[in-house]
This record gives sequence, structure tokens and C-alpha cells, in this order.
Amino acid sequence: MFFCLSMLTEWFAASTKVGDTRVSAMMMFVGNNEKVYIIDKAEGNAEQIKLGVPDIASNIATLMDIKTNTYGDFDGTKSIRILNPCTNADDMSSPECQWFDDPSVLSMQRHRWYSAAEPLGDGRIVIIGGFANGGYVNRGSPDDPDRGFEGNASEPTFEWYPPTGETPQLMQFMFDTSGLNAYAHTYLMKSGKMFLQAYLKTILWDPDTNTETPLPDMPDGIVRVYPASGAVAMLPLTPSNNWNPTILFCGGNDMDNEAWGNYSWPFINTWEKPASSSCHRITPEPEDGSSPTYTQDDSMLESRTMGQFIILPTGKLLVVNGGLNGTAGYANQTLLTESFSDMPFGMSLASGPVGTPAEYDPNAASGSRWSNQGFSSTQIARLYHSSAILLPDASVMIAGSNPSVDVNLTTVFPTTYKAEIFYPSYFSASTRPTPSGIPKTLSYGGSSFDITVPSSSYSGLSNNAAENTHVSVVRPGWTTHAMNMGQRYLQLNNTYTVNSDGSIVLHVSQMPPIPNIFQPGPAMVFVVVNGIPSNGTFVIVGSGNIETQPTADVQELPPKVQADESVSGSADGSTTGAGNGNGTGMGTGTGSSEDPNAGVTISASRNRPNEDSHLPPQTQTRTFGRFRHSLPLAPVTHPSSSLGDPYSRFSLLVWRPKHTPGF
Ligand SMILES: [Cu+2]
Repeated sequence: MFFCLSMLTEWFAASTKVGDTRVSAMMMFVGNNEKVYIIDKAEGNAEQIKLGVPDIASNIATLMDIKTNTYGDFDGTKSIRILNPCTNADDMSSPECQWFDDPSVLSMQRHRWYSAAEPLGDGRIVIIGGFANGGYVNRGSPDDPDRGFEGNASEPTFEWYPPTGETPQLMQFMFDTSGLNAYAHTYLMKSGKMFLQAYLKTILWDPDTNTETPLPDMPDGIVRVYPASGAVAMLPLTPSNNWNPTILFCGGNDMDNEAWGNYSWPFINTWEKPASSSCHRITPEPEDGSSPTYTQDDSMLESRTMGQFIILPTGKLLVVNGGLNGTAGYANQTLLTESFSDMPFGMSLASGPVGTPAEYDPNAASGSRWSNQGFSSTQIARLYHSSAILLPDASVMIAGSNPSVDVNLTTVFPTTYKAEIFYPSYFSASTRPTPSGIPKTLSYGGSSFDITVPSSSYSGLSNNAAENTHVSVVRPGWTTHAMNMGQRYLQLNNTYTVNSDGSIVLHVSQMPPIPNIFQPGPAMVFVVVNGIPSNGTFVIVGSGNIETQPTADVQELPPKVQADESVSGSADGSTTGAGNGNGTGMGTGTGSSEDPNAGVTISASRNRPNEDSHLPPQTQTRTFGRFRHSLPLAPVTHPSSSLGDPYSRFSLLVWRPKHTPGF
């Protein structure tokens, strides 16, 4: 059976420079505690992959291929690819650890480039919309009379994974937003309805009946889907908000309808148009009976297009990457700048890369939610085709950027193959919590469990530490195109018993018995003490199968028991309060004193359309340093091709956990 991290990938036909084929991080996901998978546009030939050995040590990257179809058909826009993330204990070259990619067995019914994908509470995935061919925006002209289908260049329908065999049905919302609905924002709500946002429209969609409930338009004419590419995330689901989703939208661009142009290019010089800095929240299903409405939130510290939210284990949100002006995508010209030689940033439609992350505290008082105090900046422009994801050690991996159709190392914002890791403030703590007792699976409701935090995990008074501890379940999702599809954060209910030796026993509830608020599949569990997170532990949420998830009554938790007031933790005193300290470690910064990234392997995948899928995978290793060092993957050259990612293709990737029966 399958799990439901879904994603889109795209690949490229290209040739490689002798000796330095690499992949860049257009897409990434964390497979398990050991491995990050990176996927990029890939080369059309089957040259040998050659990797240099970097000068920094301790971690290993494995290059693995996506086996593409063997039909000589390079079109991956209908592909569904399945991966079983393996660990170092497995044979990475074994079939079980390789991509499954066989269109004779599994593919979508329609071509869907930049479509959306969102699982339901039973793990089934709905795949929504998409371009048939690609382009800057999904329309031939701003006033196209065939708006909706665009001469079959737009695919305003949805279909399912696992496949049902049913003909894809029209989704009216995708018809209505055609033009600006690539990578529509989709979030399953508590009720089982799905929140969808694209162009300026917002709906709740009932997957059972394919009916739509209109919600208010996005305020101020701000577009937040690709290529405006706002930073969008579901805020942490917590006991205090009754795990009811609120969606946060920040940045994007409020260009006029006309300015968004057509498949080929925008009608204005986007790099001159400031992106939005504003933020809006909406709670699509208010539990107080009020009508859902967008409310203005604190503006970001700067405008951003292609900003990307990473939800940290602490429940704060980091925004990274992006630019001050313009949009995602690339072009050889605009309507106003007809010659490529006059394009000031080459093919990039964005300018002003923002190198400094910022942190958003959803629980801070209005007016004080944003901060970047003490955060270092990267010198690497992270514009179109960048990515970022939370790692199991609670750092954030940042990579990619290639705002050109080909690899271009000499343009203003060149292709980069360097990854970085940003270490949030809590890395200044000298001690991280080391909880024990985290289960391997979490059920929806049922019996509580205990997690023990030893006194060596924290400093200061034990009773205070216990009160300042929470358990978070984090799904980092799949990152591509400034999005983290599937990213969710849920805080479990807990009480505690503080022992006289300073150890803290957390009594923790299972997931709330509502699969819709955190769909089944893999996730990481963090224990956060005084703002300092443990490392993440991978768990499987739910039954492990695509099926109606079993739910059970929630066992009542025992009351809190505190210890004598003098009892305290035994860790170095610098842990307490370190969560409010400096941000560190971007680029060549100082990072933490310990190698925080030890044990994480970066697996990079690329499609190799010509390759015989029966060949053994190309697997080489390289060391990978703690990410004050970047990962210096060398450049790839692509043959020149025309506008709008014409060779870019996507597929649906489904993450199948190990050791589960099925496919
Ligand atoms: Cu793209």
C-alpha cells in the first residue's frame, strides 16, 4: 500500500558537460532520518555521472536515477513515480530502494504540468488541474474567449491516486481560475472539504460531490499562486485552536490581470514591479459560527515573491528564499522588452533576491509577529526553482535556483548547485533534548503513551521545563517551486509527571481522532523543551494503508504532577532561553558546535529518459559537510530550448514506506 506524500517533478532534456553532471535542488523531500531526496530537471542522455569528492566530510550523498519510461517517450507529464525511502541498512541499489516508474502499470489519465495534489483523510490523493504543455501562465491571452480549456492547453479537471478508472471530472474552480491556477493552494479541512485558492478566488470543495462553496476573494488583488508565488502555509494545529486549520498567505504580487500576460511572457517588466509584503490569514471553517474571512496579518519585513514557509518544530514559521520584485518563471522577453539583450536579469522575471530569512510567531501579539534579529544572510540568490525543507535535526536545508531555461553560469542570477543549511536560533543551545519512548506509529485517538525527557536534556527548574514542553508532529512535505506541499504541524495534547531526579515523563495523547486534520503517512515527532527541539523521530501516522482510517476514543490523560520546587535539570545552563537568541549559520556562518547534520544523506535523483531501466543505478558517494559548508555540486549544461519550460514535465510521486505490503 501507499502513502501519500505527493509531489510534482519535472525533467529536462539536455546534454552534460564532460565530467560534471549534477542535479540541482528543484525538488526535495526528507525520506527518513538518514536521507534527503533531491530531484531536478534531468539530462536527456545517459552520460556517466561523475562526482568530485568535496573537501568536507562526514556525510555521504548518493546519486540515484529516476528510471523513466522505456518507451522512447520523453513526456513525463502523466507519470506517477513511487519511491520507497531506504536507509543505510538497506541495499540502496536493490529494486526496493529505487524509483518505481512504469507507465504501462501506472500513470495519470491527463497531462498535468504544475498541478496540485492533496490527500484526503483516507490517504487517497486528488490531483487537480495543470497545463497540458507548460508556460508562464496558463492562458493564451488575458481575454481568451476559450478561457477554461485554452484549446485543450489547460486541464481544469481532477483525478485520483490510486487510479479509479473514472474519466476525470471538470472542477469548476479550475475552469474559473484558468490562467493563474498552476500549483493551486490546497488544504484539506477538518470537515473533509478542501480549501482551494488560485488567482483571486477561494473555495471549499467537497470531494464527495464535486460541489463548491465560494469563500471571499483574496484581498487587494494579490495573486499568491505560481508565478506570483506567495509564501503559504497552514498554521500549527494545536490543542488551543482545537486543531482547526488557519491558512497564512504572505507576499505574492498584485500585478493587474493584463500584466500576467500569456503562455510565453508577462506583459510588463516584472522585475520592476515590487512583490507584495502583506500577509492575510483565513480560517476556512470557523468553529464559532462566524463567516470565513481574510484578515490582514502583520506584513513581512520585506516584499517577497517565491518566499517559502518552513514550519519549525517550535511552531514558528521561517520564511526563506525569494525576491523583492517580480515573479517566478522565466522568459526571453516581455511585451515591453522585446529583445533578450535588453533583459536586465537575463531570463529571470524576479529581481532583488532576499538573502535573510525571517521568523513568524503565529502566537505573538499583532504587530510583533515577524523578526529576523540576528539572522545571517546568504550570498546566494535563491530565486526560481529554489527549494527548502526541514531536516530531522530541525535545521533547514536550502538549495536550488535556476531562473533560466538552461543552466547558465554567467547570467546575473546564475544556476546554482550549492545547497546551504540554515540553523534556526535554537542551534545556539549547547544541549538538545534527548527524549525516549517515542512510538513508531501514531493512531487517531486511542491510548496515550509516555515520553521521558531526562534531566540532562534541559537546565533550570524542572517544573517550569515541564510546563514549557510540547510534542509536535511535523510533516515537512514535498518542496518545489517555493511550496511545501503537504506540510503540516500538529501539537499533541500532553500532561506530565516531574520526577524528583529531574526527569520529566510526558503523558501524550495520540493524534486527534480526525484523520482530515493530519492525513495518514510519515511524519516526524519532536519534543520541544524551553523552545529547544529534540531531533525528529520518524513515525507513521494512521494505519499505514490507504483506507478509511481507524479512529478510537481519546484516552483521558493523567493530571499533571510536579516535583519539589528545587528540582532542576542538569544540562548546561545555556539551554534555557536559547530559543530566543541569535539566528546563526547560514552559508559560511558559525552553525552549532556539533555537526548538526551528521548522518543525513543527500540522495539526488534525475531522470535519464534514454537510459535502459534495467541497468544498475549509477551510484556514487560524496562527503557532505555540515552546512555552514555548501554542497558544491558542479554545473550541468542544457541545450538551449524555447520558452516556458517546454521540456519540463511532472509526475506524481508517491512515497511508499518500507516494509509495508502492497505494490
Ligand atoms: Cu518550474
